[in-house]
Amino acid sequence: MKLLHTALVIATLFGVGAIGAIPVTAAQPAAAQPEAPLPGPAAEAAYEATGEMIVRYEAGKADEAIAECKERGLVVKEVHGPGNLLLCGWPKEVKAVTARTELLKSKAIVYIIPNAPVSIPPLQPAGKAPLAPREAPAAAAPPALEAKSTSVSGYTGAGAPNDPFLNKLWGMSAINADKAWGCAREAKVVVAVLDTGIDYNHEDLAANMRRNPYEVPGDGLDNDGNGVVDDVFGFNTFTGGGDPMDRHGHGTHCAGTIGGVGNNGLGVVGVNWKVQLLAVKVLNDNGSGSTFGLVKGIDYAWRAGAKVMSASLGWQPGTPRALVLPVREAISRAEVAGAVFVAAAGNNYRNNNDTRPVYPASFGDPSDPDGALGNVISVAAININQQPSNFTNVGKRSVHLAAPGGEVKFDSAGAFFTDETDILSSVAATNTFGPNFKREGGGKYAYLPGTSMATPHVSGAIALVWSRPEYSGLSGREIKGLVLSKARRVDALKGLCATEAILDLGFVCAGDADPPCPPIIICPVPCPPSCAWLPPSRPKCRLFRR
Ligand SMILES: [Ca+2]
Ligand SMILES: [Ca+2]
Ligand SMILES: [Ca+2]
Repeated sequence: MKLLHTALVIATLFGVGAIGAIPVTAAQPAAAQPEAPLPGPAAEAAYEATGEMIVRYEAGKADEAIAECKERGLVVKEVHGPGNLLLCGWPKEVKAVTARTELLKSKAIVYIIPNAPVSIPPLQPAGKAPLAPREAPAAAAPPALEAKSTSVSGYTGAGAPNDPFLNKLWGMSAINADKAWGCAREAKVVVAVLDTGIDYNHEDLAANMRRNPYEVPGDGLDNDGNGVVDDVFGFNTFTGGGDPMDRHGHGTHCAGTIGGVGNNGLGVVGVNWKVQLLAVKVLNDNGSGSTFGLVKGIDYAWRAGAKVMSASLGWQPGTPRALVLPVREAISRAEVAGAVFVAAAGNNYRNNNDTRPVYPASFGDPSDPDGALGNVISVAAININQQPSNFTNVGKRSVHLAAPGGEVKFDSAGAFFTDETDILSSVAATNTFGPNFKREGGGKYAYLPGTSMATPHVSGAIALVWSRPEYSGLSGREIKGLVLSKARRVDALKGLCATEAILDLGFVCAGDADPPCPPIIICPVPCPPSCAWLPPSRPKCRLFRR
């Protein structure tokens, strides 16, 4: 989700326009992008716009690379060991492109790129779309959208959660999360929200924040020796410190969809009633960040034990792959660590991500020059009528599935607004949402649209399924394959994404006909509670005692 007015602010503040000037045409397939990063005069503008460059050095040659950077007049601001990266700036008198050309002659240096800005995917609704306009409403027309159902229908009986806004969470119903809650409500894995941070004091999130057990809060010390002082709830890549407070609102909203506390009599309920949310602030309070910051955030997350990463962010379509290569490398390290990376397909109104990639989501494209990263899931959005949202990007090959994201709407005066057909979730105490955003619960909850909102539905689902005993042994690649294979095919998505399907958790409690039996557990007698979980509805699965 991205507010239209902030899109302009970000374009101005962070030089998105200058990055966009790098010559990439829609006709040029992603695979044909030159891998030698950004030669030519266009690069100059990109370096000047960002004021920073990322230098990737050969493993073990950090000192040599640092020395050479200094020799060329660069200022080494940060060293990021896990990625073999340096972040460099330069004084006015230094020509960045010239320094880069000289440095690339060094055997210690692999590549050099500008530190490109990344952001919440801006909403680009109908009327501005370059590709395949379908069902485009007139830009200023009031919404013709009528909700088929705004109630959660599948889980209203005994044991339904008591959260007051349950009946407004049409997205939970659309993915059959309410059916899954019949047997699965809790994710035991850590889910990292790579975003603007999380309001960890929010009434419906505080209990589901992951608490770093090895860090003593507020003592000014890095007790667990991970390089970050007092990182109890997560990491702030801008300060390098342990306070990931969200003052934008986007990250807190995504967090509530993954894991708003269930059955606490307050607000909403996430896909998981209970989960461990790790706040990784890679976007600032304007919703913008950079390649280097995102890399640091990803590496922090997997090192902190995150098994799912939710990334409702991205670069604009057609951004050269070479510009974001360090992010691919970081997601690859996360894959080795066993983590799944869920990313928004973007909101550029039917941009075809197969031909104009949106990174990092498009790193899951099988046509990537280095092959798809097996742990990346690219998420499109559907509206309340289970049709593709009027902003969502698509891609028959590179976008995997769709999840609830609402619809962009304008009132008769042409002003953007949100309503109950969008996604309701938690709001940070300090946020950037204007009066046109419909709210609930005295402002603590709000409705937002975007593939940003679709993404956390999938992240939450991966975490929930993975925590089931029968699936807990699966690898990241396998859990991704399982969830994609169980998605629900709909005609409306034909040709628009790889599965042509909507996320669906209906299989989770479907009984023993489908899912494999869990590993047989040999229990001592008397049987401890941990051995007694096997439901009577799974008679074919056996529990041994000894
Ligand atoms: Ca620490
Ligand atoms: Ca501490
Ligand atoms: Ca709640």
